[in-house]
Amino acid sequence: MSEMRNIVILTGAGISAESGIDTFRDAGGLWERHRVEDVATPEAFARDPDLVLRFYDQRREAIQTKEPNAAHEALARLDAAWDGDLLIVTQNVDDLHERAGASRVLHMHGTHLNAWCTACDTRSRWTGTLIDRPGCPVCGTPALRPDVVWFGEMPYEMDRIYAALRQADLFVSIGTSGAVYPAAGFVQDARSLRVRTLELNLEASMGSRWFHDSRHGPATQIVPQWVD
Ligand code: BJW
Repeated sequence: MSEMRNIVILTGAGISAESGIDTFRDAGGLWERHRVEDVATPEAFARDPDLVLRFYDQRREAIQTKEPNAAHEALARLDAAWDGDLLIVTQNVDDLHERAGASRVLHMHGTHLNAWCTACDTRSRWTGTLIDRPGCPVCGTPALRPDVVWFGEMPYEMDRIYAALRQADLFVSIGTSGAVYPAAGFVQDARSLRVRTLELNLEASMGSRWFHDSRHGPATQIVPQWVD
């Protein structure tokens, strides 16, 4: 990596799989047990808010019992040691990158640990449940929803992500299936910017053919190998 100065790292559910957090599209993943259109769209939330809030309350509670793994820890070491620009763009709503010690982290699909008040448009740290319709800590209105990005909603901080990609020498994608846009398109965006690209994933993903290099295996093995 000696000629590399600026790195953008995209992470997905696969990096947290070995911490015991379910992925979405693997066998046994969340989308086998729940229909996406029932739980991860604004229309689903409007139609059946209890179902959606219960789904997220359960996942929020589960995530808080999980710990970062060797892959999160390796990225945190890289973040601490790297002099150049580095941005960990995670699609994950868990906070395992931060709990491993990484600080340059951007949550493009939001975070479980925030509630978003649709009445006053503020975000508050929220570790409890939402199903009982608690009042917003800022305005008191019982209009809180999970601060996550559903299908059809705009992912967060896209301008910052594209700015980082334009400055990058290396784009690394870790533990993501490449099924969901715009994140799935970052590798092609990077290629068109002449950025070197590397995939680290359990197996070949939908986007594998776009990467210059790929390494396959469990994140807890291949991420520390790449970092150290
Ligand atoms: C391991 C491992 C181990 C396992 N080690 N690896 C048609 C074409 C193109 C685009 C669209 C289209 N129709 C609609 C769209 C847009 C849509 C989209 O992409 N749809 C696709 C299904 C086609 N996208 C959107 O709607 C996005 N917004 C948008 O585009 O806005 C534009 C807009 C413009 C104008 C107005 C308004 C909007 C928003 C997408 C939001 C995604 N939200 C979710 C839920 C977040 C909250 C929550 O957590 O519940 O985000 S869906 C879900 O998928 C979640 C994830 O972040 C995301 C990606 O999943 P990920 O991380 O890749 O997980 P998996 O399970 O798919 O893959 C895991 C991988 O890990 C696998 O490859 C395994 O092999 C690997 N793995 N174990 C290493 N141990």
